[in-house]
Amino acid sequence: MTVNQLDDIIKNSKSILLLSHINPDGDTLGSVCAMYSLVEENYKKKPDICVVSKVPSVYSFLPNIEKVKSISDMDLSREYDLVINLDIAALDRCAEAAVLFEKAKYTVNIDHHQTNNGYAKFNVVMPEASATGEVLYEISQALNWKISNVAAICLYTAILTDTGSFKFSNTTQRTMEIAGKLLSYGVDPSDINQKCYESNSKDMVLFQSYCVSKTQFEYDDKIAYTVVYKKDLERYNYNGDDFTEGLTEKLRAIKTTEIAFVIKELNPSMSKISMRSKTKDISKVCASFGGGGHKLAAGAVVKSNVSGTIKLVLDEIKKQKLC
Ligand SMILES: [Mn+2]
Repeated sequence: MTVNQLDDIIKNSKSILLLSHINPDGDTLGSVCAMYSLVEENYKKKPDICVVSKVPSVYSFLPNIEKVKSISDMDLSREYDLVINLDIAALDRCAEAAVLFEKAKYTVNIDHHQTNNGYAKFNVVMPEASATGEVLYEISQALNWKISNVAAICLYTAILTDTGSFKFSNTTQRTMEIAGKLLSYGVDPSDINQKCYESNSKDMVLFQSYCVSKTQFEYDDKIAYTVVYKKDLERYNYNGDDFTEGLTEKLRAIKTTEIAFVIKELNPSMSKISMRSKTKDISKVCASFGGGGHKLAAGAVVKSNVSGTIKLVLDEIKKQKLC
């Protein structure tokens, strides 16, 4: 799609819905909140925003976040003129909201995941971009959209969180240029850093320390992993926020670690893998379980209990000769 088509589509649409992925992160939330402002300020239209899962309380500072509706607030039979998916690598990542996407007259998919297959009618997928927030900035530039302070705060948050504070390998010269540009719209980087990274609950920090303390090592410490059981979450007063955010990176931070992963118990027969690496392409490991992501940061849901999943993951890493 050319970006000019996106301009036409927005102009031709009366009802617009913005969707984020399940278990939302700073990029998908920053992107929907930024898109709201960009559409409102440049087209005088007020889109709906739907986020299927709970919004982590750390992101309650984002402008426009109060406009987010949960799936239970949505009329699932409604036919929107336009649904825009932001940071959604595959349609099943919008869970129950996928029906709204499928019913829409126009569908747009704005993303940066390598594994995104262009499932919408109009796709803007830039795998070289660090974050969907970065893609959205490029679109804004191409269409000469005005960027307000509010939109800039949201875009900056999207990029900051998806690059792990401009530390991950997806950070490019362009990423830094865009972040610098966003500061010129009045974004305060220290304030946003504090809101994103120094606003965790005591329970969450202590829970993560507990998980780190039970890390297991394999292959001469090249693999580090830990597990998150439901009962442990409850012991630390789990409140529905993502208590595992950043946990995998803590295991990757060990000098010897090549591949780090966290296995989270979803129910007795379902587990979630979050995997990180320093240099190995672990997206293929996650893809073998039907998941996906990026080369050095990927995830998947596996139909097995925690101990079964550990074995499956270690076997797959061995099969792919990553260690
Ligand atoms: Mn992203």
